[in-house]
Parts: sequence; structure tokens; C-alpha cells
Amino acid sequence: MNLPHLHLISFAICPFVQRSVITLKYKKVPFQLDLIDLLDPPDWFRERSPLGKVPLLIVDHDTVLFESAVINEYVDAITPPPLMPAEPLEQARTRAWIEYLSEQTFAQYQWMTATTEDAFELARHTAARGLERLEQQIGTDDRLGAPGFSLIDATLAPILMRYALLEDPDSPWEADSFPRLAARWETLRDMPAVRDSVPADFAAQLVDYLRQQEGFAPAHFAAKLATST
Ligand SMILES: N[C@@H](CCC(=O)N[C@@H](CS)C(=O)NCC(=O)O)C(=O)O
Repeated sequence: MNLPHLHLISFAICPFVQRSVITLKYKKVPFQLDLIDLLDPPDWFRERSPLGKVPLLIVDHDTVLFESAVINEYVDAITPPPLMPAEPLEQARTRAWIEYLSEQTFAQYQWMTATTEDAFELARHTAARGLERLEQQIGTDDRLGAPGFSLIDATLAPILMRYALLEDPDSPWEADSFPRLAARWETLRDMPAVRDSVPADFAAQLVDYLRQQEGFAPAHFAAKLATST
């Protein structure tokens, strides 16, 4: 297999980058990973990233890909085994769930970083509704609930990892309330591609990131995680 040089540009705790890291690791593809500071990105990043966002995948030192879902589809297309189903309708259904999980990723971020107690409550409610729908659909939708690892799982794992880490009475996530999702997380968290998609000190990095934010939720989590790391 003659693979191109793959250079992934990352920000330490980004769930979108993590999706691509999971896919690359699952496929056992060698890749170069470099972190940037999103608050002070280097000039080359500003020039080459159309949206100013990570992940960015630079292929063969030249071609830039952006958007994690697109990067994952590309990585999937050039490396076995194929994760994307062959039929157009199943491909569309896969992409639809990945889009849904992007919304859930943003909902989780809003909850983690809410600046006021009201915003925290609202974000918790929104995220919980999203998880409830997911829990229900994973039991009935044969694409979402398909056995075996999928591109949907590469997108779901970063969300469930953060909820597991930020276990809290005020969390939208509660394993007993979402048994199908909890079972999926138990499978995913033991996969080397998922486990090794973040550094060993990921929890501490998340704490550091939250400490740098201001407002209600960051203070809440920073205090809580500081005692557990
Ligand atoms: N839809 C994008 C979202 C990527 C994204 O929002 N990345 C965040 C970091 S986790 C970012 O780069 N934010 C910088 C900014 O919005 O300026 C994807 O899936 O790749």
C-alpha cells in the first residue's frame, strides 16, 4: 500500500481532531500530528485553513483537506478495511448521523463552557434531548446501531469520552439513563484506536483548558476535576 504523507494539524483537546485521530489509528495509518495554539495560530495555518479551524489534513506536504467528516472519508477511502458502506443510501444515512453528532458535539461544548448558570441549564437540557434521541435511535436505526466499528463511532467516541470524564449530577449524561449508548461506550473505550486517540494526561489537559476559560461551567468543572486528577 503506497500511502501519501499525512500531516494532521490539531488543537490539544479538540473533539473534531480526535475523530480523525481515531480513524487514522483504527486504520493503522502512519501520520504526523502537530499541535497549534488556536488562540495564536501560526501564519501558515491562517493562510492554509479556509475556516481557521482544526483539523486540517495536509496530504503529501501540499494538498489541504479540512472538515473532520471529509478527512475521515478520505482516510477511509485510501485505506482498508472500508468503513463507509458501499450503497449510496447507506452512505447518506452514515453522513446524516455524523452531522447529527456534530450538533451533539457543539451542544456538549456549550454545556462545558457555559458562562452563566442559566446558560449551563439550557445547554444541559439541549444536550440531554440530543442524547435521548440518540439512545432511542441507536436501538431502532440499523445504520446507527450497526455492529462493528464505523465512521459514526469515530464521531461518537469523543463525545462519550468527555461525558464519561465529566461525570456530574448536572450532566446531560447519565449511564443508567442511556443504557445502549453506555454499552457502546464500553466497547469503544477499550479499543486501542479510541484509547490512544488522546494523550495519557488528557483529563489534565481538559482541566487546563477549562481553567483558561471564564464563567460558571468552566469554574464548576475545573474545581471538580482538580480534585480527581
Ligand atoms: N466542522 C468542523 C468543526 C471544527 C472545529 O470547530 N474545530 C474547532 C476546534 S475543536 C476550531 O478549530 N475552532 C477555531 C475557530 O472556530 O476559530 C470539523 O468537523 O472539522
